[in-house]
Amino acid sequence: MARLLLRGFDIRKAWLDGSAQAQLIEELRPILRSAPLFRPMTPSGKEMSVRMTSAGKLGWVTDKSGYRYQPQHPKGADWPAIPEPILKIWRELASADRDPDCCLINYYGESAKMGLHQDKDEADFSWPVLSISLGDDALFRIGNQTRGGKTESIWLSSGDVVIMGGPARLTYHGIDRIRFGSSKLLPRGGRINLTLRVAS
Ligand code: MD6
Ligand code: FE
Repeated sequence: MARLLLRGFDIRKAWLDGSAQAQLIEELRPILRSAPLFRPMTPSGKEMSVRMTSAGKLGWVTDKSGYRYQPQHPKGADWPAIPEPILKIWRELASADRDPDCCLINYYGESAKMGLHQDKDEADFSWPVLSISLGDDALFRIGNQTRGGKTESIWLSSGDVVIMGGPARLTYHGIDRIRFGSSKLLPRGGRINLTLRVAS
């Protein structure tokens, strides 16, 4: 359970043990059945390589109309509720005062990645964003408050939790690649990243 601070990102290595990770995967199964993963399209018309869905009052979507939070899955159903064991992690590490509106669920297959970005579609940046890594290792890159400049990278493993808040809240970050097959948590490999956000 080592704790690392990297450019203001609070990184809790191995915050979740193997059984807690397996429990989260079980909690996610019914969510993925009722709100199936989809491949989002950026406003510029590029398909993202990650597949995505959400739980909570609001989910994050992107299409030709832009990036936004909305109360329904693109196919029309309300998003399922955020499971209690996930809320518990938020209450312990992010805030006991307000629960997140959104649990964004990203699935990385073998060649998926996520370019450097800021999380800035939320209404109030005083709330942190909390991320939970499950499955294969991923190379996480952290940049600066503005685009460009030197970056630093760290491998995130299954069970790691990252809190991006305070001065780091609008820092650029992304995933360069995953090490496909490095974890046995997901029977078919790949990585799931959960990000919890207060959106509205
Ligand atoms: C990922 N994570 O780990 C991508 N965003 O797959 C993020 O984009 C992220 O780790 C906000 C806060 C923490 C994160
Ligand atoms: Fe992000």
